[in-house]
Amino acid sequence: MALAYIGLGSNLSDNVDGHIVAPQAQLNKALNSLSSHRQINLVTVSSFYQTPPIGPGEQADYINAAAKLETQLTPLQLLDYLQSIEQQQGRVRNIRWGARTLDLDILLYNQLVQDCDRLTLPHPRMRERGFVLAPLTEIEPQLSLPNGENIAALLANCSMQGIVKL
Ligand code: A4P
Ligand code: MG
Repeated sequence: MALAYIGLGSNLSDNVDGHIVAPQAQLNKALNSLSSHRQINLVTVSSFYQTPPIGPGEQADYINAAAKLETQLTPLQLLDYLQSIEQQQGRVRNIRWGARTLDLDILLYNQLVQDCDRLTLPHPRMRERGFVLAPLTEIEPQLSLPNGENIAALLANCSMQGIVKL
């Protein structure tokens, strides 16, 4: 049984009375899909965080979260399943909104270090991203990367500007 940490993100913009609602529904739906897989045990889910977009162009705020899971799937099998969830939820929404509807990243899989075409572990950009480290630290403050870096210490070096725990 492997222990894996997943980062979830959505910035499908749906503004109702100043609150973005649809991205939260996207994350909840993805979490349901994760827990419905018989080889995945969803152990912990973080709070949801509203986070300013990092990246080019005009984008809506994201909703981000992190989840801890136990799985019998190999890293690539897990990636396949995450991508099938993204596709299920993304295809319909993309036509209507044209924005990123759901991004599921494997942050860590045990303490595995690998760099192949389809999968880099740990996730290459997680070290410097508050929107990844804040939810991850909430659920597992003692967690360290394979190189020994503690995630709470990495979070202390990140900008938390505009990041709101919901
Ligand atoms: N891939 C390699 N390693 C991994 C991994 N550990 N987990 C490959 C998941 N996928 C991995 O991903 C592109 C390819 O990365 C996949 O085909 C997979 O084989 P993608 O999800 O199709 O595309 P992407 O997410 O647009 O690309 P990328 O480079 O992963 O983007 P990032 O770095 O994930 O950034 N701002 C806020 N506030 N919140 C966010 O969640 N997310 C992004 C996306 C940018 N800005 C953001 C957020
Ligand atoms: Mg991604």
